[in-house]
Amino acid sequence: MTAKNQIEDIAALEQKFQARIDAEQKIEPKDWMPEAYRKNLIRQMSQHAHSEVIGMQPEGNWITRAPSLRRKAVLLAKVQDEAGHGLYLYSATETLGISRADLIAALQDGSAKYASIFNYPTQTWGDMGAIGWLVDGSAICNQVSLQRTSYGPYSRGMIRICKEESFHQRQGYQIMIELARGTPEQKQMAQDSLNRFYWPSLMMSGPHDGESAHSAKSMQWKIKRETNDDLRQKFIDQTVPQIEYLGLEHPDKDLKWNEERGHYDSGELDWEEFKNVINGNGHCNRQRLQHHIKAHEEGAWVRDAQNAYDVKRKARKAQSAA
Ligand code: FAQ
Repeated sequence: MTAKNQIEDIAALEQKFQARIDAEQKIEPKDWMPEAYRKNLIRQMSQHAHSEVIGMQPEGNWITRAPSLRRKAVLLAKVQDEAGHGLYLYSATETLGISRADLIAALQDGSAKYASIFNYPTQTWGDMGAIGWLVDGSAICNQVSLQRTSYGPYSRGMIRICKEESFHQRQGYQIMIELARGTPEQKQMAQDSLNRFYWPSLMMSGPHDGESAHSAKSMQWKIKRETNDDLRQKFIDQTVPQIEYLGLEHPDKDLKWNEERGHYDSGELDWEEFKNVINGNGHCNRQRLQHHIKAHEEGAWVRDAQNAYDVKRKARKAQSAA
C-alpha cells in the first residue's frame, strides 16, 4: 500500500469515527479510534482517577477527629467511595491499552496532573462540610455531563460514580447546615470554610474556554460535553441559593444577577494562584505526592502477594487442564 493510500484510509476511518460520535454512538475499547482521541482520553481519565485517589487525603485527615461516631462512619464511607471511584476510573483507562503501573508512575513523577483543589489544606471540621458541598458539588456538575461522554467505559463508570457523589454532596451540605445553625463560633467556622473553598472550587472547572488547550478537540469528540466556563457558570448559579439558605455571606463581592444572560456574573478568579497550584506549587502539592509514594511503597507487599498468588493459580489451572 502506498503512503497516499494509507493517508486516505486513515482519513476515511476518521470520518466514519466522527460520524459515529455525531450520532451519539459510544466508542468501545476494541473499536478503531484516532491515536489523538486515545491519548486525550488517557490523559483526562487518568487525571480524573488520580484526583479521586489524591482527593482522599484532605478528608482522610479528619477521620480520627470527626465530632461523633456517626460523622466518623459517614466520612469514612465517603473517603472509601473516592477510592472506589479511582479504581473504576483506572480500570476504564486500562481498556485503552495502558497499564495501571504506568499511570501511577506518571502521577508520582509529576507528569500527570490531578485536580488543583486537593492541594489546599483542611484546617477545620467546617472544611469537611465545604468539601462535600462545594468540591463534590463542582465535581458533580462536570460528572453529570460526563455520563454522556463518547467513550463507553468512561460513560458507564460516570453513571455509577454520580450516584455516590450526590450522597457526598448532601452529607457535606448537612454539616454546613448544622454549623450555620449552631453557636456563633460554629457559624463563623462555616463561613471561614466557605470563604477558603469557594474560589478553588470554581477553579476545578479549569481555565477559561479561550485558554483551554484541550477543549476544542474534546468537545468535537464529545469526550467533554460542556465547556469549562459553562460548567463553572452552572456551579456558580446553583450555589447562590444554597449560600442564602445557610444564612452565610457570599465570598464573591462582585456577584450580580444578569437578567439578559439569565445567569450570575461573577468576580474574576485568581488565575495566577491556579497556575501555581497546577504547576506543583500549591500549599500541599509536595505533601500529597510524598504521601501517595509512601503509601504505594508500603503496599508493595500486597501487590507482590497478589502477583505470586496469580502465578500459582494459573500454574494449578494449567496443570489440571493438562
Ligand atoms: N486542576 O485544556 P484544559 C472529584 C489542566 S473529581 C488541575 O481546559 P481539559 C471527586 C489540564 O489537565 C475532580 N489541572 O484541560 C472528589 C490541562 O493540563 P495537561 C476531578 C487542571 O482536560 C471530590 C491544562 O490544565 N474531575 O473532585 C485543572 O480539557 C471530593 C489545560 O486545561 C475530573 O477530572 C484543575 N482544576 O479540562 C474526590 C473530571 N483544570 O493535561 C475526593 C474530568 C485544568 O495538558 C473528594 N476532567 N487543568 O497537562 C475534566 O473534565 C477536564 O479534564 C477538566 C479540564 C474540565 C478538569
